[in-house]
Amino acid sequence: MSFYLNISPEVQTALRQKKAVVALESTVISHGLPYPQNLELAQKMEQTVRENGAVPATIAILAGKLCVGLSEEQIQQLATAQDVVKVSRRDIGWVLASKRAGATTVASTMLIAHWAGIGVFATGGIGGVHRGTHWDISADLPELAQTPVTVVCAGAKAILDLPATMEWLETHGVPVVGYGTDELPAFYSRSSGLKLQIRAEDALEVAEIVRTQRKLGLPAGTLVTVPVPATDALPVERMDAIIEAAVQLANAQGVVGKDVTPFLLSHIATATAGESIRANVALLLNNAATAAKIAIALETPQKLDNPRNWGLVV
Ligand code: PSU
Ligand code: MN
Repeated sequence: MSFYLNISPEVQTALRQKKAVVALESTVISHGLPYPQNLELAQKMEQTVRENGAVPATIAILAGKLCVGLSEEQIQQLATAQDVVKVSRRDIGWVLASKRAGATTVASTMLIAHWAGIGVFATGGIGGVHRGTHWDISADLPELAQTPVTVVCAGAKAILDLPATMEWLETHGVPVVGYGTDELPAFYSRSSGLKLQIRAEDALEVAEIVRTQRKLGLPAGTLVTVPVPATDALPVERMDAIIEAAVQLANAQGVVGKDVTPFLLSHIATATAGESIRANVALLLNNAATAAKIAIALETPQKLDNPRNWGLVV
């Protein structure tokens, strides 16, 4: 696969020098947010990772290569071109072969990050089990079960069936860590009412969990869930009604497969007059900063010697 990998000089140097690197996805740029917020977001994500002391590596598939670390022009292309394919795990082969432009989801970004030797990845919300249609399960979930990358997110997207998503992750051995919270965050909202078993207070505690998972040789990634900043959170009851209406509309219009998520996100944006986009951007930047701290904690091991029974909410 090294034939297909195209790692930017900056990211290569950082990896060689064992500096902290944070992978970033590109589906949120091409299919998750409208232009020009998507372009601005992509640039701000990279800037936020840098401000927090790590090197950003935005990932996409371009001209037959798995690109890790993109140029300004490449990010611009992903933000504006109409023909960018949404690439999940199953699409990596054919998009490389056909030399199409591809924006990577959580699943494919995790896999390519792992191939490139990057262990930490910041995103908005992962895919999961869809509401009503329980057979629609995002490839993000099996990827978390088999690829040992730490994914920092604001919970699963609120458009999903969160209890079913949590059950799936439990069955397949994926630890879900609450970052300063006992509850699974619900993307646009800070809480979902779903209790988490694992809580970490800071980046050092997350790093200790991840390091232990790695030492054991466990195949799964670690899902770190960070609540959206309070100032940008949207009330859960209001969002629930809007999401339910969008899901009904998607079903009525026969939207299926990989089009479901972009369809719902754009309807929610319209229904909230853009407020959902503001929350989405705020949580993405917050996650980028948190991921940078975790990447740094992983590269500079420090012993945790506090007596607190950390990591366990019993
Ligand atoms: N979260 C967002 N916007 C997005 C996504 C997540 O706020 O666009 C993307 C991610 O790339 C995620 C994908 O991996 O949606 C999941 O799509 P699906 O359910 O089709 O697997
Ligand atoms: Mn799906």
